[in-house]
Amino acid sequence: MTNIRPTSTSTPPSGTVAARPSPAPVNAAPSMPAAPPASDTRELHRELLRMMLLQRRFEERCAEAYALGKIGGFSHLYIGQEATGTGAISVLRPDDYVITTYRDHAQAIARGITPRSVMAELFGKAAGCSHGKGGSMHLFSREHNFLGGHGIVGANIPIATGVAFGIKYRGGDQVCLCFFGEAAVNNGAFHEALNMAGLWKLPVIYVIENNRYGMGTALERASAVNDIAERARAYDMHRAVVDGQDVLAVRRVVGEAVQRARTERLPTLIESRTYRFMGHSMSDAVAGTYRSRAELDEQLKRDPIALLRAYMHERNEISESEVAELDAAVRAECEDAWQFADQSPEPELGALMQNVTVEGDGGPASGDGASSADNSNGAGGAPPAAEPSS
Ligand SMILES: Cc1ncc(C[n+]2csc(CCOP(=O)(O)OP(=O)(O)O)c2C)c(N)n1
Ligand SMILES: [Mg+2]
Repeated sequence: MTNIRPTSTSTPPSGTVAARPSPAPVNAAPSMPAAPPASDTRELHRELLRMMLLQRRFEERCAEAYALGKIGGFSHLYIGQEATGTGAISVLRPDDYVITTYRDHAQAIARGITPRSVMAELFGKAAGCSHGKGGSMHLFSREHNFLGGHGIVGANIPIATGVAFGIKYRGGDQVCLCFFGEAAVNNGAFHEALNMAGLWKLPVIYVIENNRYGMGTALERASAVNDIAERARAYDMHRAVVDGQDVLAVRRVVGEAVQRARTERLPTLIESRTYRFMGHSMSDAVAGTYRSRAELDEQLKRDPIALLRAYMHERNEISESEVAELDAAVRAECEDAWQFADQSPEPELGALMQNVTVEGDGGPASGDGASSADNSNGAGGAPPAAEPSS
């Protein structure tokens, strides 16, 4: 039976390296709490499996809805990468922050935004988490401290640094978890933002989801340095590489980084080595153009859901019939989300210009009374009074 622990030589080591030379070995013991009782572990594994299955079935329905024209604009699926978002988000507190890219459906669900709310957003409906005005790439929820969904490659990285600065400035102990792809690391914003986080020692965890391709361009064709986590050295930052198909390894490595950010206010750069099983977006081929079918088939053997399921089987934590029950339940949840989204009303025409800009000096935006709360920055509360600008 397949074991979830990396066995092949192509899988990366999972571990953290300190910013400055230190005696800490690469595979240092995790600073997670002591092992919970077996029953708790089983419950945790079941929940991680359920969550990844929910995301997978949800996105399969997204592909179907997109083909039927129910979802407009772009749509980028996360299928194959579920272990990274699920494992990382599972170690956060509700008052921590998450910020991500356009490949955001599954992570929004992992953060607790309901499938109904995400599907309604994808269908452009008023009940969506961004009131139908964001769509696939711009899922937001203030309630869940989920700060998007960003379409510009690298744009969310400086925002995460700013959120972490805000946390530290206010004396909080939250952390900011920031996801982006490996193609973003050659963008200037990455370097500026990481320099500031390293310099000011900010509570931020940058998770690079290295799925090997930026659209159709392989990492090796675009980057002078392929060992991406090494870039943390330039900013005196802790770094780690993790097997992104192993949800438990991701949990452990991100858990260490979260602990460090929360207690020591130090940033970490994590490279999660993963693979997307679908095309870059709904409009390109799954394989046969920039990557071969043989490569994809090889990667499909390390499906994160199958790996966790096999691991749980080995430990007698779940039976085939229980997996089937879980699957049926999440399929029903996705069907419910589809029906809800389909039957929900479109946004009112009058809502078009609401929450677009903040009018005046921090006063309520035009439109509904909830606007000022919706528009205030994600780090919580109003910022300090600004100097008058010229
Ligand atoms: C600044 C900028 N340049 C180019 C694009 C077009 N673009 C959209 S996605 C993408 C690839 C990004 O790849 P990666 O960061 O590895 O994330 P992945 O799609 O693999 O999750 C590009 C170049 C963009 N959105 N923003
Ligand atoms: Mg990529």
